Amino acid sequence: MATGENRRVALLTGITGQDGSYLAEFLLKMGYEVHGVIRRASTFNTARIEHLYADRFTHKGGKMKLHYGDMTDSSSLVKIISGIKPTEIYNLAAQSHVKVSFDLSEYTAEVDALGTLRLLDAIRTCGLEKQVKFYQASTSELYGMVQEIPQTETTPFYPRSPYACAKLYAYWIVINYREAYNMFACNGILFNHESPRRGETFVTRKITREVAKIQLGLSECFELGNLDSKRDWGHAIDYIEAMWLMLQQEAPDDYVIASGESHSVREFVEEAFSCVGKKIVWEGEGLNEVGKEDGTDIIRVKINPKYFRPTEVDILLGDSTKARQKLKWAPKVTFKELVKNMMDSDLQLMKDNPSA
Ligand code: NDP
Ligand code: GDR
Repeated sequence: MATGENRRVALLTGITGQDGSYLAEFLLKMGYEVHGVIRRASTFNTARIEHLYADRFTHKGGKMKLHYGDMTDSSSLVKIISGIKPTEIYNLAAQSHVKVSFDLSEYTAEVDALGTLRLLDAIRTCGLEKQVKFYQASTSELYGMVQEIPQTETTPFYPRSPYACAKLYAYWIVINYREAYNMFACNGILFNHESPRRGETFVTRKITREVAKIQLGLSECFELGNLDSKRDWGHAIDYIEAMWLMLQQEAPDDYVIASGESHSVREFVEEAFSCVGKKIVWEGEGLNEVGKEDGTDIIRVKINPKYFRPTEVDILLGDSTKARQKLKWAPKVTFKELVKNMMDSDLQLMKDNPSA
């Protein structure tokens, strides 16, 4: 374990997720000792971080260590924190799927809302509230039914899902612990960010996987829900750097992290097809939307209401002026580059393993 004044020891919850894997990679490169909380699963859940083990076969050595724990289990969090004594904690663990949160509303609150409280209390139980810097993965979903466009740190919240309501609790408990106990705790209000490591059931990754399958002749159609919602999409690699920057400041604060551009799901589909030289012409609305390539290939993008949400977030567009000025942060990857990066990766994935 690292010792002395200049210890740089990070604990990541959610290390096996999209953001956790990129952040772990980033922090290891910066010389941190990195610890991650993983939960027990009946199948392997470490695919995104396998390459970070010093020896990927024995899972030994190196500066990354994993610990079994769960956001629903306070005692595991206390044990991990007291053993490691981290200098920075990044709370990325969550039931992060908005649509699923309508089915798993209580569990989502347990993990995303109370889990955050448990983690903050575990820090206090270990007597580390004056030493640890804490990052909370807050979200643009807090804006929900948007009250102003673009959204900033002062835009009022109006959550539209059990996920967003749980994250609203987490947002406020972080601020409360900052004020009550003088903790260095920050909310990063991150807008949607994607990558080749994005979970397969989020819309961007679903689209790039399906377009890749169509391009390789492995499939002829796919289903989506609401094509008209708009999101401010950036690349996860840019966004994890902003998390780290927040914890390197003199004082804790909350920041919007966004690209400043908004695109519809429909535009994302069009851009993905254009990466493989296909042009979509949308015909009609309703159950069967049809896309044509040069009037010859017919590609069906079916609308399946099962993907609609009981309450939707129609448009998100972030203004990250504060982060740009105070953190000197700016996104580097454009919307087009993001889609291309994901398309290239999924084309390769499907070529290597058509049943992926
Ligand atoms: P992912 O869904 O890819 O990863 C979620 C992580 O949380 C996984 O490591 C998962 O473990 C872990 N997890 C879930 N439940 C528990 C639990 N009960 N105990 C411990 N760990 C748990 O999310 P992202 O990487 O995309 O997002 C990271 C965080 O940022 C999340 O909190 C998300 O809500 C938030 N966020 C994400 C945005 C985005 O656009 N990606 C935007 C704004 C906020 P396992 O691998 O075992 O499932
Ligand atoms: P979101 O991401 O809900 O914004 O939450 P998601 O990719 O799931 O949905 C974006 C938009 O696409 C529409 N949509 C579909 N969504 C999915 N998943 N599957 C479909 O088939 C489909 N068809 C259309 C949705 O209705 C929605 O409008 C993500 C998560 O990472 C959260 O954890 C995070 O907090 C926010 O981004 C910011």
